[in-house]
Amino acid sequence: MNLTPATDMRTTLDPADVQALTDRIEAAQKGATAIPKLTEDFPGMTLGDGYAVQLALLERWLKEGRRQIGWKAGLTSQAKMIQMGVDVPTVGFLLADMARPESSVITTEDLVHPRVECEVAFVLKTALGGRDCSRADVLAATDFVVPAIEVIDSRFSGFRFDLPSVVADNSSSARYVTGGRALEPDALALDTLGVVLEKNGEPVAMGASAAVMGHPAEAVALLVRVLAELGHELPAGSFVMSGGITEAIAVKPGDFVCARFQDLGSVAVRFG
Ligand code: OOG
Ligand code: MG
Repeated sequence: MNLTPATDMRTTLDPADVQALTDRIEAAQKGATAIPKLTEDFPGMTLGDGYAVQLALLERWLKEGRRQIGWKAGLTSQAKMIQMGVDVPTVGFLLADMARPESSVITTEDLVHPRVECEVAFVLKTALGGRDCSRADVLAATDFVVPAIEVIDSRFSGFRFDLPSVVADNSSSARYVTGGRALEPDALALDTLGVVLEKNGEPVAMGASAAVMGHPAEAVALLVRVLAELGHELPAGSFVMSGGITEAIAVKPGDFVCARFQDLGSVAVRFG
């Protein structure tokens, strides 16, 4: 497992290829269609190239008037890395229109093959940035934490990808739901929070928040360091998801999912 910030942000694609790959990802996301991994056509793609596509997609959508609410870290637990066969954490952007209300029905028609994850989300009261951001910096900047379900949806066939491809696909971001209750970070033991993910009333995955890099704030610090490499930082008010604690669970229409977090309450959602 490689939990150090990915520093190889070298880019090899020319701007026209970045735009062509951004078109491809945008079409797959908007049309909910599965596409081959980008590395099939561009085998030399690097992590930096993946981020170049992701940031081009973000820029395009912000120009269209979509609003960014924050970022997410992904592949921050061993369960997720083993499930996906990728051993480097990634980041992705979160837009306000990807949020869905707790207890609502999330339609699957506009998704390829959704999966759910349980995550601890952070909301910042002060800005965070820099290549040396630490767990302590994250905790000092955190207003409150809330429990969240992330609905991920890889746009790659069979939900199989490699690092540059998944990064270009915005780290499989699709939807997210918050619920339960918000607590200040020092009001709970953030590293030993138990979580049980239930599908249709049955426990299907369980774990403890320490599975995320020993402490979820460590994953947020890593995200800040990766963003620093990309020339970004987190403004005050940012919403940040720290990564799935357990492996992700596939969902289909009719499924009811509830993530029960120790101390933070539960988040439930239905799929239609
Ligand atoms: C990549 C996104 C991972 C997480 O919480 O680990 C992620 C994927 O597994 O498709 O969001
Ligand atoms: Mg996630």
